[in-house]
Amino acid sequence: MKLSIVLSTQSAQFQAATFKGELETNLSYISSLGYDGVELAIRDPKLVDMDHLESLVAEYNLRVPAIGTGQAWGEEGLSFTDPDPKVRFEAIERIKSHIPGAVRFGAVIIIGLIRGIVKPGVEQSQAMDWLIEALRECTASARQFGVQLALEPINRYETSLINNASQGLELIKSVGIDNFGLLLDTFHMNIEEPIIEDSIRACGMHIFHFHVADSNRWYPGAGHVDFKTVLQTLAQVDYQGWVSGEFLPTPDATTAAQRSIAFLQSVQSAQQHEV
Ligand code: LER
Ligand code: MN
Repeated sequence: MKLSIVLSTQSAQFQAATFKGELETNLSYISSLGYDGVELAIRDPKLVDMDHLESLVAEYNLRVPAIGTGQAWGEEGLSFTDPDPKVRFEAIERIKSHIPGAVRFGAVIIIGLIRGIVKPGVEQSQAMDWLIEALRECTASARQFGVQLALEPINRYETSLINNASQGLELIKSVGIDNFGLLLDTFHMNIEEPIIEDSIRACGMHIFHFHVADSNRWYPGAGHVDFKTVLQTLAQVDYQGWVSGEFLPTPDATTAAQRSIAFLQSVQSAQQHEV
């Protein structure tokens, strides 16, 4: 199990990015705790000195499994499903602008809230058409560079578009390109999936990335998600990707990050002893 944790390269309103800014201090801390990688939340690649970031990540012996893109929505309101064609165009361009960074790090590009919500006056079917069109364009561009895109089903309180795994699987069929898959997040799954483990099994090879937070969006072990069966099921579907912590910095980022890795490693080692 390769473990990473989210670090936003700049300050952001999104609360569950465990670490924000202070790149060198945070990368050093993440590495010292034993994480194998860091998931970077990047609002706009233009705001980041990628050469510097790459050298810091290498210095602390970390890998970058995924790049989160949701701040373009959270901070700037860009989305694939906005009624304004200019906003949709900018959202598509923003996602394409992450491709060089994804190539550099060998990272998956996450499609979270940049998909948007169904805005007032827009039909759900129209929003879905815009979403599919944008995803086809972005995945086709990324495919030429061997980059994957992972769409994250997000709970109903944050978006009205793709809340659960079965809607995600339907979307994969509609987009119809093999570098498009899913990011499953245990926080959202705990709200939306009847049985989390069944949904992991149903998604199987389409899982490109995996977020962990507990039921209260605190670090794993602080709520009631059964991480023993979650990790077992990921192993059963032969998931080879990363398990990435995305949770609230409660009681503070460093304590939460430390408790998460200790808990996940203890769950995994208990399983290995059972086998
Ligand atoms: C992002 O990975 C996420 O899980 C969403 O809740 C963003 O709001
Ligand atoms: Mn997530």
